[in-house]
Amino acid sequence: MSSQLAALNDWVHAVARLTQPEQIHWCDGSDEENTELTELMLATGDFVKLNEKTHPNCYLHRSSPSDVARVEHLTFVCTNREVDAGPNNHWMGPTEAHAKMDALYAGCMRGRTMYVVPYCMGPIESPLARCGVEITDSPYVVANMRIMTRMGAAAQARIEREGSFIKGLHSIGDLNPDRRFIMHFPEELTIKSFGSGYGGNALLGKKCHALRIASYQARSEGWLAEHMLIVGIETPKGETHYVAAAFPSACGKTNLAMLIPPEGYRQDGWKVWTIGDDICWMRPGADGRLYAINPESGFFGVAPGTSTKTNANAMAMLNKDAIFTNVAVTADNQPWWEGLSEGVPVLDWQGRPYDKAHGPAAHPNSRFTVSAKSCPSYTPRSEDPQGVPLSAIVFGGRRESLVPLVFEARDWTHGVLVGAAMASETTAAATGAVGVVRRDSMAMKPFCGYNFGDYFKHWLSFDQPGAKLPKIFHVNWFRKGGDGKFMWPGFGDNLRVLEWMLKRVEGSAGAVETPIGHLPNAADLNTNGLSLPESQLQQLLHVDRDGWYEELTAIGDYLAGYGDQAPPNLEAEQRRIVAALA
Ligand code: OXD
Ligand code: MN
Repeated sequence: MSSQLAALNDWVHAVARLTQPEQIHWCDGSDEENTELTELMLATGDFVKLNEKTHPNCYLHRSSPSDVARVEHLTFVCTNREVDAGPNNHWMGPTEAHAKMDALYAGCMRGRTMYVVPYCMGPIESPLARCGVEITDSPYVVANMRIMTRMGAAAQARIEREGSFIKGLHSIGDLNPDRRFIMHFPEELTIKSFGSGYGGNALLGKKCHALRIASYQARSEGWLAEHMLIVGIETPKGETHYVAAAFPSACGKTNLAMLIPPEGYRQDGWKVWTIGDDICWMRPGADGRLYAINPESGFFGVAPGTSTKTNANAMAMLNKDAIFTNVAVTADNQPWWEGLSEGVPVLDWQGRPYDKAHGPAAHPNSRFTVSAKSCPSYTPRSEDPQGVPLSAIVFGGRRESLVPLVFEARDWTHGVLVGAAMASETTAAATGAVGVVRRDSMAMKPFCGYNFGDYFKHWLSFDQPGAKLPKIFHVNWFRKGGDGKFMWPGFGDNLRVLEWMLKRVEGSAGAVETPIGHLPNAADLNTNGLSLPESQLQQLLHVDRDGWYEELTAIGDYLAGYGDQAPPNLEAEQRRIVAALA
């Protein structure tokens, strides 16, 4: 096979000349193709079949033990000018980066099949969707891309119609961490990834395309590519409000996107619909509202901690047609991870007999890959080519102290500052220390394809006459008390906080005005059926002025770090709040 599009054919052949594969396979996304690939991976050991009775059509992949997470220190944005990548990115000049990568690619696919994977990020017919082609030598990547994107013939047809696509070249190389790089060339709409088979490094449609390259494109085309879930909240009146929320990796985006309302809410008729759990592309519609699509078509979720208690919707979609990466298995070959209430692991994520002394049975960043359509809270609005209108945008992080359960920004500019100021404790989703608080503006620190200063300006630019922008909120589900325990029950009960937000959007809920934003009075939150002592709720809604003065001062220093790129309006907003707190 080949393509009618010369630009695509020429690129594929140039890559083949460089990488020297034994054969080239153009992926059409068909079931037959998937069956063939699955059989191949079962034969090579890339896939282990899981219990067919309990988990039909489910497979386990064990990655190389040194290749289990995103590698931010090896991820580069290669713009011509260093200032365009900004201090938020590692930068390398494009000439040097291409030379480095092409040397690694030379002959790297000898004896392997080179897969050409055309894909579309977003519903195939959506004007908001964008296409790309990933060339890879990993059948595991192909199998995941098939779930995570609209992959195959329909995407190729759109690419041929439009004549343009993002070029992504991936090889697992020899999986040597010393020969591992994830390079982005936003000015050339090109990605080059080598030496890793792990999700965010290797499924190029996800972080590399849908966030780093797309954020760069979005800036010049007037839209936003964000690290956000999208969820629909249906009220007892039958109205559905859509909310997008940015939290750093492994901070509960999947759980919030699939939230199950508390018992009382269910009885009253509240429903929750999942549009996406990781990425949101949004742009202003003709009516001035922001419309959002989920560019992905599946979930690549963190397994540990997922259980019928924390995310029953996720559990319900994981017992068929799923790929598991780096989880443990039970004696009867069912997938297992920490947090499940049933089952006993016998083999750990590396396939060794489970021994506590080796650490957790499942890798803390072990994952499941599953189609969005398998989720019980799936809604066909996910396929709406125009996207869904947003009522609210939520920012949040993992913060043990200081940051209250929820507050509302006073206006868009303040909201952009709240997003820019986001900070969170690091998690196992990236290699490096876990639990260190770091600034992670809009949860995009690892994913913005250009200078954060320019990015903040771009966010501010949406505040135009006639715009009907969503209200912006900040939440913190992770506040801990003196006993080290979480103070807020979280999970389904987060709907209580979302309800307050939606009432604020409608103008029907109360709040107190404070220098950091509007907070609910204890009485403004519905706590029926919740065993939360009043004093604990007061603490969750308390603004510690001295602590916030320090926090805002640190945010001022952080913005100053972007030098001439830091937007003066945002710095003025920071000064306004510092003055109010002083
Ligand atoms: C992810 C991540 O995989 O953010 O979504 O690491
Ligand atoms: Mn993510």
